[in-house]
Amino acid sequence: RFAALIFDVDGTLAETEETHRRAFNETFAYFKLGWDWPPLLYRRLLRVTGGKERIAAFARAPENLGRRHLSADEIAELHRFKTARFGQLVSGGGCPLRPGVASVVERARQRGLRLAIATTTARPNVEALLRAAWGSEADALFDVIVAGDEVPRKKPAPDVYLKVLALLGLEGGDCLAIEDSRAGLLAAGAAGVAVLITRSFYFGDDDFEGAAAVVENLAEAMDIGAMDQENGKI
Ligand code: XBP
Ligand code: MG
Repeated sequence: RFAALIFDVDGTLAETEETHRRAFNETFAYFKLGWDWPPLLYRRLLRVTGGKERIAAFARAPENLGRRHLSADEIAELHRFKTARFGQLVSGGGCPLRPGVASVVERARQRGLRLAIATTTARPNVEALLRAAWGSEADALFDVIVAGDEVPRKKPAPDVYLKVLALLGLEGGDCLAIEDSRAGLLAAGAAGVAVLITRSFYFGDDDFEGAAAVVENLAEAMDIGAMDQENGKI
């Protein structure tokens, strides 16, 4: 039996990427950059994990007609604004939990599993999302949270998972990761953690070779705590 579940946030707990995209676009408008990221472009930009990294990659992309040099400080300022805007949208109810998430969390708790979060996004975004979903219970729900800027390298590097494992005091083989993207699958896999994929809006047709299981959403995998780790039965 697994001792802990480690959740990704974006695309896994909630379909957040359309809200991220809106927050990015409102930021670009506010700072009069003349940029706009429509869904098809955003799908490609999501290959770059991390909001600051995504802005930097777009700023210097040859196919971007509005290409310009942005200093690290300017990118950080844009990203702070974007994070504040994302937080407002989430607090207003913009990103409800995906189907099955609340039940999986509740049942895992009942079975005594520990719960953690390993995410690429910024910590204020995670806090806003958890607060909007679970209210004041949120603080006690997850034993460990590690966010993007708290490790050297973002997913697909294993850093965020390795830090979660160290803080939990567990081995990769004791845990199950719940992810929605190939980058997340690779990150968890490189840390020795088995992965259950829940297909999301932007990453639904990623290559999930190597995942322990793939489901459309967590309503199909409610009692994860009862899973048989040794047989890999999910
Ligand atoms: C999520 C991301 C994030 C969000 C934006 O990846 O790549 O960059 O799109 O969040 P994952 P920030 O679900 O694999 O963690 O702007 O806060 O970086
Ligand atoms: Mg994700």
